[in-house]
Amino acid sequence: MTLTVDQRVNTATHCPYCALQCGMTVSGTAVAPREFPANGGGLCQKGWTSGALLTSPARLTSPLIRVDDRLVPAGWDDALDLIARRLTEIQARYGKDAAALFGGGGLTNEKSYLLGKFARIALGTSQVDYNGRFCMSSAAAAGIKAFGLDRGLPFPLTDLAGADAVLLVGANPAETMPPFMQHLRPVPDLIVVDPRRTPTAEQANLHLAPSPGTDLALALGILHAAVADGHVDWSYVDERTRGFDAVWRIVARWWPERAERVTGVAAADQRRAAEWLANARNAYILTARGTEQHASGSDTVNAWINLALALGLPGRAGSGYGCLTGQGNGQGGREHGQKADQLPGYRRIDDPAAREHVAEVWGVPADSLPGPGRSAYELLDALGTETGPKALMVFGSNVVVSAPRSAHVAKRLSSLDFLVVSDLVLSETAALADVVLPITQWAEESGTMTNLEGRVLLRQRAIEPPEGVRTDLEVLNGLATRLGQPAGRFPVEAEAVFTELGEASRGGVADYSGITYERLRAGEALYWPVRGAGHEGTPRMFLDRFAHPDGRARFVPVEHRGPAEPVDDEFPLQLTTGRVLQHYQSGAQTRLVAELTETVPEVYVEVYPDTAARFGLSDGEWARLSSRRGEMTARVRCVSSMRADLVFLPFHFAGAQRANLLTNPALDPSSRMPEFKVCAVALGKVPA
Ligand SMILES: Nc1nc2c(c(=O)[nH]1)N[C@H]1C(S)=C(S)[C@@H](COP(=O)(O)OP(=O)(O)OC[C@H]3O[C@@H](n4cnc5c(=O)[nH]c(N)nc54)[C@H](O)[C@@H]3O)O[C@H]1N2
Ligand SMILES: Nc1nc2c(c(=O)[nH]1)N[C@H]1C(S)=C(S)[C@@H](COP(=O)(O)OP(=O)(O)OC[C@H]3O[C@@H](n4cnc5c(=O)[nH]c(N)nc54)[C@H](O)[C@@H]3O)O[C@H]1N2
Ligand code: SF4
Ligand SMILES: [Mo]
Repeated sequence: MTLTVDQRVNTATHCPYCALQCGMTVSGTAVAPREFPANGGGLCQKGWTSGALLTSPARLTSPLIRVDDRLVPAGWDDALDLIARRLTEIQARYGKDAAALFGGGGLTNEKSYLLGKFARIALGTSQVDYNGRFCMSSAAAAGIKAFGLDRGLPFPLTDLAGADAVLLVGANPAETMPPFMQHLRPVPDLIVVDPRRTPTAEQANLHLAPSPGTDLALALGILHAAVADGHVDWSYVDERTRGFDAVWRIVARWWPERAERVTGVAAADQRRAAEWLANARNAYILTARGTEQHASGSDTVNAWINLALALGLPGRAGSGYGCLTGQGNGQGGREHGQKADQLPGYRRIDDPAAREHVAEVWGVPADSLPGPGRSAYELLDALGTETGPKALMVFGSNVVVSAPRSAHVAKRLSSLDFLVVSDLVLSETAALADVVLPITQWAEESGTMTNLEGRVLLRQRAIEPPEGVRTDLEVLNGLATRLGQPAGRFPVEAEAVFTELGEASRGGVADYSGITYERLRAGEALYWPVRGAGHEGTPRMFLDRFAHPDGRARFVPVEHRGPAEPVDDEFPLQLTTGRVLQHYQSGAQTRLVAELTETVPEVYVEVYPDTAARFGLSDGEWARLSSRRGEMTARVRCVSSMRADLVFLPFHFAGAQRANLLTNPALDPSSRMPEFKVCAVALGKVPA
């Protein structure tokens, strides 16, 4: 495959992977780091090697259509005609909601926006959701309850360097966002809460290692210590918050010794954590997936926010609470309407004023917009059932690997009448599809991303795409026109989509109306909301007031519940899952990069040496793991710092190496987030 480089050599852009959105330049297929505040000129190994996929032989360059159970190359017109015809037939037979869409937090703002619009007006379906439900939805739900608004970090990352103490909960940025660690380097007191001694925990002055799924009890214990030891900022609590008393009624019963019995974290360490945070002039509490991906994830985040509020951190310059969003556009992807209950601008789909506003921008009657649909796992679980969708289109997610209880999800996908996947490679999900659409990659198209700070960034096209691929925007346009929509309603130029998105978001929570490509090209640092042309944006939120109507933050009373699935004789160990530096998510992309697979070629399970021995296993041997959902195999890696009752699997591998064959789809009641971070498993030898 030959690539023609555009006139612009060394185009400034951002990494295709995570939410740090490190600044880089692209020249041909070579990438190089670029000075940018979030990454300070650094890149991790995934960023460095991201150019490899542009010319990978595994790249899809032609649509594929299933014929006699095989995927065979086809022309674009044939593929799009077929999709439009099948969707129309299925909807005519079973109703509008028989067609569903599944999006992703890696998609640009423009794609996320157009996908939500396509669902609501080209298909008229309520059945649209996305993988962000598996990611930060618990933190989002908690943030909305506490602050009235959810922006992952309501302050620029570079503020962290001025802190005296940072409490990092369930986050392993040394592997998940390596250049992020530079912001913590000047911080004297780093406290890390993680059941594993991760490379991040290695850098902490205090490492608290709770049993997985007990963070809520730990947060209650630390808050109890803060109150009992006189660390509460009472004037802040009086002036800027509501609801402390109801929280105290619960916390009063969680003295640190009791929390120690539940979590395994020494009471003295809980008191030390409270003291370090309280004595700091400036301090932050930051959460990530370890504490959030639980059936009690949103309550757990509220428990950490309660602690932050008692210490007077949120909405004070130089201090705060934040969630470290994960996917490239994990922030923007949750704002523009690919979520089941949402319209653009972070508006609610059940809010009559929001519906009026967005319908007017779209040129359709408000009552034609469908109501909220199913959340991600519930949608996947319903596929092909009597009342569930019969057709699904997937953009930017590889659910066969990344969804919980993945064998069941694959079965549901196979039971569909029609599955379409738009991807750059033949992911495990694409391999099940009836039609696969080959799309452009980040460097071959333009679009905006909103990084973990809420800063909107422009990723400009740097190189020409190979023959045969199209952008997701072109796909949506091609389908919408075939479904009878006027062509102008689904623009193919990213900038035109962005302008419309700005209008749709105007006056909403995530207001982008003042952002233009021109301002972004000029390098302006624009953090939403940017309310109209002259507005400078909002790097720091909540300094004067929180987003609830009375301007005050809320303490939210939450009770400890513990893991949804306790261990027993049959499944005696706890499993937690997460990430390793070299691989990204379902691994669809990074498993194709030689340099990364050479370092980490296959799945491994981290086990405490005595535990491995107890089950007859030794280091380097393949083991069988099983849970109530299924079984898989992984190579044993004995790790002496592991808890004896816990094993860990990265979830980036496919087939029988999928961690998600084991995971528990118990859902958080508010966020509908599955419990990826703890379930009960058995460990043993692979049967001969
Ligand atoms: N290399 C790499 N980087 C990535 C990604 C990737 O796939 N690979 N994905 C990106 C995305 S989408 C995301 S969401 C982020 C995720 O970034 P992180 O949240 O940092 O990553 P995880 O490894 O999922 O989870 C973090 C830690 O949670 C711990 N943990 C498990 N159970 C518990 C618990 O009960 N309590 C606490 N406190 N901790 C627990 C795990 O041991 C793990 O070390 O990373 C982003 N960056
Ligand atoms: N056990 C366990 N499971 C987990 C997690 C965990 O910690 N443990 N974490 C969860 C989290 S936080 C997340 S975010 C999910 C992520 O899991 P997935 O949603 O599966 O994420 P990716 O692997 O990034 O999938 C993106 C797919 O879209 C393709 N793609 C990339 N860019 C584009 C684009 O612009 N357009 C289109 N059409 N396709 C594109 C990629 O090639 C890839 O196949 O996994 C979740 N699953
Ligand atoms: S930290 Fe994230 S954004 Fe930066 S280079 Fe690595 S994957 Fe890319
Ligand atoms: Mo994520």
